[in-house]
Amino acid sequence: MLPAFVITGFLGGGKTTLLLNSAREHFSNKRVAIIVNELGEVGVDGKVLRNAYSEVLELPEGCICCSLHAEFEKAIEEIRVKYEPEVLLVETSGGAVPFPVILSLQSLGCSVDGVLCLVDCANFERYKEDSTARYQIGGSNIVVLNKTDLVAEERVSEIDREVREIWNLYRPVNSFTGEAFYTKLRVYRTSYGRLPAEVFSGAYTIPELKSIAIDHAHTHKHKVVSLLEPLDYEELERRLRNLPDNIIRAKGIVRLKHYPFPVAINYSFGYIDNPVEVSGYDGPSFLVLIGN
Ligand SMILES: Nc1nc2c(ncn2[C@@H]2O[C@H](COP(=O)(O)OP(=O)(O)OP(=O)(O)O)[C@@H](O)[C@H]2O)c(=O)[nH]1
Ligand SMILES: [Mg+2]
Repeated sequence: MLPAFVITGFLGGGKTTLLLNSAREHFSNKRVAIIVNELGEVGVDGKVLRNAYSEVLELPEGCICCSLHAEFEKAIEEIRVKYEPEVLLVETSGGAVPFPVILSLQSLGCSVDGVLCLVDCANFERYKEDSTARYQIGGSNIVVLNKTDLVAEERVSEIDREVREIWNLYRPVNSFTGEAFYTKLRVYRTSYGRLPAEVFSGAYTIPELKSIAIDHAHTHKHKVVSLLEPLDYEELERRLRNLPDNIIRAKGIVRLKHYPFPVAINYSFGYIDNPVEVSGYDGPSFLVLIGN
């Protein structure tokens, strides 16, 4: 069976960063294929990840768990035939729950060796009541408390406690037997998704899922904005800072004045990260705005 890891977690929590900083390092001697599913018909993460991995398949628009189910299955088949990967990594959309993906992977003969949920310690307070975010935590067997560099240690411990409570309430159970799907939760604390190799060693294999009934509501909407002229970084920053409060995430690839390469722009909950070079991208400049 093809081992697979699912990376879930709320918008902007650090899923793609984890794939770049951690997963890659621990699978350096293996053929790794990645599937990214994003809200929005224009994928950003796929293009960013392609700088590090060659086998990246983007599943844009819709979401794996509903409209794209058939395409997801097709993509996995395709990737298996084309790349014969030894490990499959799936980054799910920050606006969706992970169960349908886990089920699809299992039904396609992959062993799901870990479902990692990234928790954004810097913004947890602002999204912790969101039901999708809670099901993402409940749907994982490994929680990664990420962005610990941005908060005090006591705050991380508080979040640790809250996350364990949410996990207990939201983890799926077998609807016939009432038995919990996951019996154990591992919690890691890190920044920029740097994790020890043990997380990816398949040490925490999940038993086969038999039956879960779950509401897969998607609460977030997105809008793609094209940027026709190269902007000054300061101007872009000003526009991002002036976004209405209901926009919680913005990302995209844009051309900036005085920058030789297009850059990936990352904005979440009012925080703008340094632009990261995306060499080789020759498409138009765009930003995807995600919010309620
Ligand atoms: N300070 C800090 N920033 C981080 C950390 N991890 C990720 N980031 C930044 O947070 C932003 C979002 O990270 P991504 O990895 O794109 O998050 P994501 O979960 O893939 O986002 P979506 O796919 O849009 O849901 C980027 O600017 C990252 O550089 C961290 O541990 N500390
Ligand atoms: Mg991402």
